Amino acid sequence: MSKVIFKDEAQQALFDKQGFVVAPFLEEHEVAALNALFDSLHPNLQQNAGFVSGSYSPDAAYKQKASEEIVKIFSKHYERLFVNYQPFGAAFLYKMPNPNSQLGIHQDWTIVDEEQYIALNCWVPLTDVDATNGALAMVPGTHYDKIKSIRCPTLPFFFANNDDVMEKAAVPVYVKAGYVVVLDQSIVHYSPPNRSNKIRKAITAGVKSKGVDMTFHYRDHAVENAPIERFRMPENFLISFDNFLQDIVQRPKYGVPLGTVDFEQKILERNEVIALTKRLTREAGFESSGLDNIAEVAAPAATADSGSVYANTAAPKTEEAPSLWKRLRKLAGV
Ligand SMILES: O=C(O)CCC(=O)C(=O)O
Repeated sequence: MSKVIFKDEAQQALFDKQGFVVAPFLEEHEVAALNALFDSLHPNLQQNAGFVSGSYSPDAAYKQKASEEIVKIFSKHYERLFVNYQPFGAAFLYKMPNPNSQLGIHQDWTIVDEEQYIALNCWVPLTDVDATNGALAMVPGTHYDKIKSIRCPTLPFFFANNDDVMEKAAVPVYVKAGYVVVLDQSIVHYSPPNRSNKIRKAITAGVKSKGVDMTFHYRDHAVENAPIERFRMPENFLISFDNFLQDIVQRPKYGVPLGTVDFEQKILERNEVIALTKRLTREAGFESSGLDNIAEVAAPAATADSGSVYANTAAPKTEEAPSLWKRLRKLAGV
């Protein structure tokens, strides 16, 4: 059992401390080739689209082709950076110029047993990213080894209802096209809207510890105190949802049930979120000045969010349901 995945010891140490690292990755001609692939696969971009992930598409052939072509180009760079690893697919992510193209603050789903193994999100912009066009921003030190979590679409985050705290604490990374931000899938992150006048293209590509099972979790949000179930999933399940928004909140159709998980996600109070985030950020080697002026008692007013997208699912019953609905819609850019 090892969570070591970087060849370079200094990079591994920095990753362990921060939960992410940044590195030069693609060559110029590869950025050009991936831009061309993006353009050929997206001939009809909707000007009013917000944030779009290729994985939302119902088109299996499109998702498969994008993933294969990206991984083909990324492979030699993975080999340079990683040890004892296994790629598990990739997708394009883009933001049209649109004030509603923010991707809300979140942690990626738990897709390996993070007690023992690691799953990475290799995020590579195909456009230079800066303060104007939706650069990725991470809350340093909020990865699994520092704060344990199980994440899936039907579970709340530990910071539920305090997204504003996390957004203020998030550190944006401004990089040239072709750099990689390697983030632990468990780290808290988001990206602000693209306020430039050009599309922002990027890629998310997955890498995990070699040979370990892919997992997914589910809790029936319509049943009070329902247990968290764990499933073993096919390697390509992240790009296999037929109807993304509906399927991710249903019990998995083709996973192998592995039983229930003894884990209760503690939802922290606002003051706890602020104190914890300040501590983790500092321990990760960053200033926590983004949180200096945040009122420790002023939680934003809770808003009812009925979630019309989910008209066919049971009405939210649990405390966290409104934020779940809101989050899903934000993540899907609707
Ligand atoms: O591309 C973006 O703006 C956000 C990507 C992200 O948050 C993710 O891949 O989890």
